[in-house]
Amino acid sequence: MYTLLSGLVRYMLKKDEYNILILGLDNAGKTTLLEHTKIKFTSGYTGKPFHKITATIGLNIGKISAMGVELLFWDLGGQDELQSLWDKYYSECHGIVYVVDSLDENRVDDSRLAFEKMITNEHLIGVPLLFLCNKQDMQGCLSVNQIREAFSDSATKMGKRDCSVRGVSALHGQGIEDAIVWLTQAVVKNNETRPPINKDD
Ligand code: G3D
Ligand code: MG
Repeated sequence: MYTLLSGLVRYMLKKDEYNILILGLDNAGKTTLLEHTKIKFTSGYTGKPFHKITATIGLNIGKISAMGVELLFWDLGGQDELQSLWDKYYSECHGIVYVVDSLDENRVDDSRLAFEKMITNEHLIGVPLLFLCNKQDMQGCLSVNQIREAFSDSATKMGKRDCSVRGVSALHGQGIEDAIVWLTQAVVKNNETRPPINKDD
């Protein structure tokens, strides 16, 4: 009886889980974004000091609960040699966050090339995309419109998918909450095509 009841409680409390990839060039702010996302969505979590975030070798993983589901974030290293590992994660991901460093004008085109290679991958067809122009707190950064312009060639290669382009500051947390809420709604909306993990267990 106890086993039956505890199994029922476990079943009722179980949340659908979605894999979210955080991609972008190194130094774009991916790990900072993940840290601020955890702070915004985890009550009582105050995070580690941002200056202690070091370059990601390999990957960081973080989980949050939002709007009745769980999001498991995979923050993958963005260095050239690590980009070749991104596609190993595509077939099992439900949503993509692509982070651009709005301060690094010199590497915007490198970022566009990495983005186009990623977004045209057949394993990502239809997967919702949250495109973040990060570091908008910094004076002299590229505006969201300037980054849109720099990525305008990519627009035709995106295929049919939900997409939101936003300016944020991962460091100060500006725009993060709304952006993650949007992404959560988008992956849930897409769940016929990409069912969550554990849905039918
Ligand atoms: P990555 O994981 O994409 O490689 P990180 O990037 O999260 O490690 O961030 C790289 C650097 O950018 C860090 O600075 C971090 O503090 C800074 N950064 C990240 N997001 C923002 C932002 O929104 N605004 C500003 N001003 N800086 C940001 P350091 O100096 O530690 O290398
Ligand atoms: Mg990192």
